Parts: sequence; C-alpha cells; structure tokens
Amino acid sequence: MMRQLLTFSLFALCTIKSALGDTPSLQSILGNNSIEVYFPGEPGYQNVSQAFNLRLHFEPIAVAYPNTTEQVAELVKAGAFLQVPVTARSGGHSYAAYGLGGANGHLVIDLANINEISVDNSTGVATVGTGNRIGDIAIALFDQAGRALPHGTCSLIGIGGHASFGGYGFTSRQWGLTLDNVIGATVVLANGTVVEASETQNPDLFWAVRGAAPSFGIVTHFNFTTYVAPAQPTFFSYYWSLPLEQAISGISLYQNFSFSPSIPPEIGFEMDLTKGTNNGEILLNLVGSYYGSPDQYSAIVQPFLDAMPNQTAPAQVNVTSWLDNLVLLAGGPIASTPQSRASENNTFYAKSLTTPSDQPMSEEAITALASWMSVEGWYTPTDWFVQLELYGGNTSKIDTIPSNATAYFNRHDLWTIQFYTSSADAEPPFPREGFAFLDGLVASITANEPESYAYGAYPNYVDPRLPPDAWHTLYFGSNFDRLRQIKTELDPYGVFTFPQSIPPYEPLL
Ligand SMILES: Cc1cc2nc3c(=O)[nH]c(=O)nc-3n(C[C@H](O)[C@H](O)[C@H](O)COP(=O)(O)OP(=O)(O)OC[C@H]3O[C@@H](n4cnc5c(N)ncnc54)[C@H](O)[C@@H]3O)c2cc1C
Ligand SMILES: *[C@@H]1O[C@H](CO)[C@@H](O)[C@H](O)[C@H]1NC(C)=O
Ligand SMILES: *[C@@H]1O[C@H](CO)[C@@H](O)[C@H](O)[C@H]1NC(C)=O
Ligand SMILES: *[C@@H]1O[C@H](CO)[C@@H](O)[C@H](O)[C@H]1NC(C)=O
Ligand SMILES: *[C@@H]1O[C@H](CO)[C@@H](O)[C@H](O)[C@H]1NC(C)=O
Ligand SMILES: *[C@@H]1O[C@H](CO)[C@@H](O)[C@H](O)[C@H]1NC(C)=O
Ligand SMILES: *[C@@H]1O[C@H](CO)[C@@H](O)[C@H](O)[C@H]1NC(C)=O
Ligand SMILES: *[C@@H]1O[C@H](CO)[C@@H](O)[C@H](O)[C@H]1NC(C)=O
Ligand SMILES: *[C@@H]1O[C@H](CO)[C@@H](O)[C@H](O)[C@H]1NC(C)=O
Ligand SMILES: *[C@@H]1O[C@H](CO)[C@@H](O)[C@H](O)[C@H]1NC(C)=O
Ligand SMILES: *[C@@H]1O[C@H](CO)[C@@H](O)[C@H](O)[C@H]1NC(C)=O
Ligand SMILES: *[C@@H]1O[C@H](CO)[C@@H](O)[C@H](O)[C@H]1NC(C)=O
Ligand SMILES: CC(=O)N[C@H]1CO[C@H](CO)[C@@H](O)[C@@H]1O
Repeated sequence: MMRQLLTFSLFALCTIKSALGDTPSLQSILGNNSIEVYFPGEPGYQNVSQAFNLRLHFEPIAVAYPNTTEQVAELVKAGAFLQVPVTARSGGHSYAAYGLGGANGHLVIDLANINEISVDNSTGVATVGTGNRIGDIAIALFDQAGRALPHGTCSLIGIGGHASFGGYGFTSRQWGLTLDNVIGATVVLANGTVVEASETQNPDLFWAVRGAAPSFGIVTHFNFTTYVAPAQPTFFSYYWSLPLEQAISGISLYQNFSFSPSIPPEIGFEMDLTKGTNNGEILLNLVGSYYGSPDQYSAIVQPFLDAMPNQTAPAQVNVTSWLDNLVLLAGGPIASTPQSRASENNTFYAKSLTTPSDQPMSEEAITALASWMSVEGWYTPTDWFVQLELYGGNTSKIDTIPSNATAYFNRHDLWTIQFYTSSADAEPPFPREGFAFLDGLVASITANEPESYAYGAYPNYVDPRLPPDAWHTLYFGSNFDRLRQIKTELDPYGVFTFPQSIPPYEPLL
C-alpha cells in the first residue's frame, strides 16, 4: 500500500495524509525494500552517521545507500511524505556536517554507490556519479582519456558538495571553479521527479544547481567539460618564518604580487600562514602549481622571491606528471580506499572572506591580521592556519564569468581567505577559545576596511555561525532573490531544508 501511495504527488499526499490516521514510520516504508538503510540503534548506524568534523554530532532519522537515481527518488518521496527533511551526502566533508543535514532528524541519502565515471573521448564530456571523491575522479579521467577537471587538493572531498558550492584549485584561474564546468546534471526534485538540467533543459534549475544545489534537489550525476591534462606541471612551495614587522611586509608584498598583471592564468597559488619557528613568528608558505612550460615558471615567481627575505627552509620545486602533481598537492595518495573513506576526520571550525579585486586590503588590515596571528596565535590552545588563495584577478577564468551567470556569486575577488582552527590533537573536544580566536582574525580585517568594502564568503567553507542576514549576502549577494523564487517553485514545502538552505517565499505549511 505504501508503495502505491509513494507514487502520488507530494501535494496530494500532504492533503490525504491526515485522513490516513496513524502516520507510518519511515522504517515501515523503507524497511521492506532493497535499499541499504541504517536506523538509530542498528549496528553500523553510529559509523555511518559520524561527521568528518568531530566537533559536530547529529542523529539522522536514517542513513540510506541507494544504488540508482530511481532509488534516490523513492527515498525523497518517502521523506517528503513523512515531512522529514531530506539531505544528500557525497564525500561528507562539509565543515558544518551539512551532509548529515546540520541538525538532528534528517533522512540522509548517501550517494557512495552512485559512482560511475565515464568520459566521451570525442567530446571530452565526463559523466560522474555524485558518490565519487575528487581524487578518484582525477585518476579515472586521466586513465580513460588523458583529461582533467579543476578541483581542490584534498582527494577525499566528494564531488557532490564540491561542485554544488564552488570547487577551487590551482587550475581554477585557467579553467574556472569545478561548478563552472558543469554542463548538465541529473536531479531528483523535492516531489521525487527526476529531471535533467542544462543550458536548454530546466535552465532555472541549472542556474541554481551551480552554487546552491542542495536547496533544490539531489544531483545524482554531473556532466563536466574536461581539459587535456597538463603535460608537465610544476609544483612549488617556499617557506619564510618571520617576526611581526617582516611578516606584515611579506603579506603586503604577496598582495602586490597577487595584483601583478604579469601573473598568467596558467599559474595558481596561495599563501598559507601559521605559527612560525620562534615565539611570535609567523610562517609564510607560498604553495601552488604552474601548468605552462616548465622553463617559463621561474620568471613568474622570481620577482616576488627577490623582494622577500631569505627563505627559512629549502624551496621545493617539482616538475612531474599530472597525477604526481595532484599527489604532491594532496600530500599523499589520491586514490580513496574503504579505510581512508571511513577514517579521515578533524575537530575544527573555519570561516572565510573574499576580498574584492578592485580594492587592495589596507595596510592597517594586514597589520591587524598579522598582529593577531603573532600574539593571539601563540596564546590560543588551538592549531590554526590562514590561507590567502588567489582567485583573481582579471586574467582569472573565475573572474570572467558574470556574477549572475550562475548561483555562485563571488566572482570578482582577488583572494578567498580561509581561517581555520582545530583542536591541537585533531580530536574532540574543540576548545571554546577557538571561536573567539577566529572571530578576531576576521574582525582584524573587517574592522580596518571601509563599510563599502565588498567582501563575501565562500559557501564551500561553510560557516554555521553566520546569521541569516549575513550569509544570504556573503554567499549569494544579489543572486539571493532569484534563488528564493526558484526555491518557491521547486521546493515550496522545504523538503531540502538545512540550517543555511535557501528559504522559499511564504511557506505554505
Ligand atoms: C580537508 C578539506 C580540504 C578542502 N579543500 C578544498 C579545496 O582545496 N578547495 C575547495 O574549493 N574546497 C575545499 N574544501 C571544502 C569542500 O569543497 C567542501 O567541504 C565540500 O562541500 C565538501 O563536499 P562533500 O561532498 O565531501 O561534502 P558533503 O558533506 O557530503 O556535502 C556538502 C553539502 O553538499 C550537499 N550535497 C552533497 N552531495 C550532493 C548532491 N549530490 N546533490 C545535492 N546536494 C549535495 C550536502 O547535502 C551538503 O549540504 C575542503 C574541505 C576539507 C574538509
Ligand atoms: C547496491 O550496490 C552495492 C555496491 O555496489 C551492492 O553490494 C548491493 O548488492 C547493491 N544492492 C542492490 C539492491 O542492488
Ligand atoms: C563505516 O562506514 C563506511 C561507509 O561510510 C564503511 O566503508 C566502513 O566499512 C564502515 N566501518 C565499519 C567498522 O562498519
Ligand atoms: C580515449 O583517449 C585516450 C587518450 O587519448 C586513449 O588512450 C584511449 O584509448 C581512448 N579510449 C577510447 C575508448 O577510445
Ligand atoms: C549527460 O551526458 C550523457 C552522456 O553523454 C547524456 O546522455 C546526458 O543526456 C547528459 N545529461 C545532461 C543533463 O546534459
Ligand atoms: C605594495 O603596494 C602598495 C601600493 O603600491 C605600497 O604602498 C606598498 O608599500 C607595497 N608593499 C610593499 C611591502 O612593498
Ligand atoms: C641571505 O642569503 C644570501 C645568499 O644566500 C646571503 O648572502 C645573505 O647573507 C643572507 N642574508 C641573511 C640576512 O641571512
Ligand atoms: C621535489 O623537489 C625537491 C627539491 O626541490 C626534492 O627534495 C623532492 O625529493 C622532490 N619530490 C619529488 C616527489 O619529486
Ligand atoms: C579520526 O581519525 C583518526 C586518524 O585516522 C583515527 O585514529 C580516529 O579513530 C578517528 N576518530 C574517529 C572518531 O573516527
Ligand atoms: C582588474 O581591473 C580593474 C578595472 O580595470 C582594476 O581596477 C583592478 O586593479 C584589476 N585587478 C587586478 C587584480 O588586476
Ligand atoms: C545578468 O545581468 C546583466 C546586466 O548586468 C543582464 O543583462 C543579464 O540578462 C543578466 N543575466 C541573467 C542570467 O540574469
Ligand atoms: C514535480 O515538481 C516539478 C517542478 O515543480 C513539476 O514540474 C512536476 O510536475 C511535479 N511532479 C509531480 C508528479 O507532481
Ligand atoms: C512490496 C514488498 O516488497 N513486499 C515484501 C515485504 O517483505 C516481505 C517479507 O520479507 C515479502 O514477502 C514481501 O514481498
């Protein structure tokens, strides 16, 4: 009987539900079919409901492992019928455990079994199941067709979250964010309907998927444009441990270098800042890759290296194959294993700021940021780093795409800055001081810029402590209203609801 009911539309179900008397349990609906499901109290439940970020604990109402898009649709209909919020999980790496819904009581649909990867050799278009991790995708694209996709460095990130909210790596200045290369998606909507989204099919949904997918549906497959993998990428890493005054000047030099018009799109890098060698020192690490001809590399970075003080540790520069470059960036093997997928974790909190590409960060802000790292950074009982990731500037592919072309809004940025702090041993508990330490890092910048400073935040470094009026704008800017309209059309009852989901207009229930 339930199976028949599940084929009705959500709207019909909502009205007939009360006439049914007792609401059937999720267990009675799901327990009798072939989908692997874990309910609270069952063996394995605790394992499958653990977050990557051990700071956070949420109890899903169930965690299901469908094998097909049709099974995902069945699960979504069941959740909608019972008015249980439904959440997709891909790699589970959400900073806020949004892969578990970011709250108790979600029906979690883990996509691990939807994991095909194929490349059409004639077009270079890859079709990728959203249960895949980015390291496995990189290996398959290269092995099957010598091709590559832009994405982040940590190989266990899931493509589901990564391509939903951005996807930045050192090839992004050349090829764009991961989501800029999505040309099609198979999406299960809130009422269980399966649709294709592309420039020509459901274009509103296609627009919303590229920046805010989890509010609109569950993507089971992405189609991506891919690129011929660079033949000889150059990995590089340089270290300086500097006292405060020199660190301030080093960060300022790095900003000037970031703005330099002579940086081609074929290079990507960031400056990572953390505790240095001696008390009060800050470690500056310039790390990145160049994808052009190796003999042209050093001319690009040499002016910056010449302006900096002497390096603290030997430089590392490696010309390798494409996959070996990804291994260097990841700091280890990039193929996932059942064990690596199940055991990676951290206990942390992070925030982000994007800085505008038409207005450098002020010397006052750089000084305040460096001072906070040099003083508070040595008091805090947490581990921490700050990353100044080069997104811009004007030669960057990210920057060439208009802010309203996709739901992803923050396009015209010099840097995305990540502020990250974890417990010292990476295990729980997370020291409360960590919040104040990070808030102080961010405030050191925002308090030293004019009101008009056009900063944003990166939705893939999701910050669950941002209040709604802040994240609406920081993540989505002027795209937020259009997102609400599309949400109202596609998910008016909020089946896909989580702490920072797009709210529909005038909730109907
Ligand atoms: C160690 C580490 C390193 C990182 N490095 C980088 C980096 O270099 N560059 C960068 O850009 N980011 C980086 N990130 C951030 C990363 O991109 C995000 O955390 C990303 O959202 C994780 O995706 P996931 O699928 O693993 O997470 P999940 O927790 O599974 O999902 C994240 C969000 O997406 C939703 N979602 C997942 N799959 C789907 C789907 N198929 N359909 C609809 N919604 C879905 C979930 O419901 C959740 O809201 C890093 C994160 C970590 C933990
Ligand atoms: C689903 O896929 C998994 C892994 O491929 C397999 O072990 C399982 O038997 C499949 N389940 C069904 C119902 O097909
Ligand atoms: C934990 O769950 C993962 C899948 O999320 C699975 O690969 C692993 O085998 C499980 N471990 C145990 C001990 O059950
Ligand atoms: C696809 O292209 C790659 C690299 O060009 C080649 O090695 C492979 O054999 C091709 N595969 C098919 C099925 O044509
Ligand atoms: C994705 O690519 C596959 C294989 O080429 C194709 O069949 C499918 O229609 C594409 N989907 C979308 C939404 O573009
Ligand atoms: C960076 O450039 C700005 C503006 O040109 C200049 O004022 C500043 O001194 C430069 N920083 C350093 C460390 O040279
Ligand atoms: C920096 O390195 C150069 C060349 O290796 C050396 O001559 C110089 O003394 C060093 N400067 C300092 C301050 O150590
Ligand atoms: C990378 O280059 C450094 C020297 O720049 C060298 O010490 C290191 O062994 C190289 N690593 C690899 C993996 O080639
Ligand atoms: C977190 O990961 C570490 C290292 O893999 C592992 O030893 C530890 O058991 C994990 N913690 C949990 C709670 O899974
Ligand atoms: C980008 O172009 C704008 C407008 O021409 C200019 O003001 C800005 O400095 C440029 N930024 C970079 C990083 O080149
Ligand atoms: C984006 O904004 C421009 C004007 O700034 C407008 O012409 C264009 O139609 C908009 N595109 C979309 C998809 O809304
Ligand atoms: C499901 O929702 C979509 C988008 O609102 C709509 O086009 C479709 O007709 C709905 N399907 C059913 C069965 O209600
Ligand atoms: C609809 C359906 O799949 N029904 C099955 C439920 O489980 C019982 C016992 O396991 C089967 O006999 C039914 O066919």
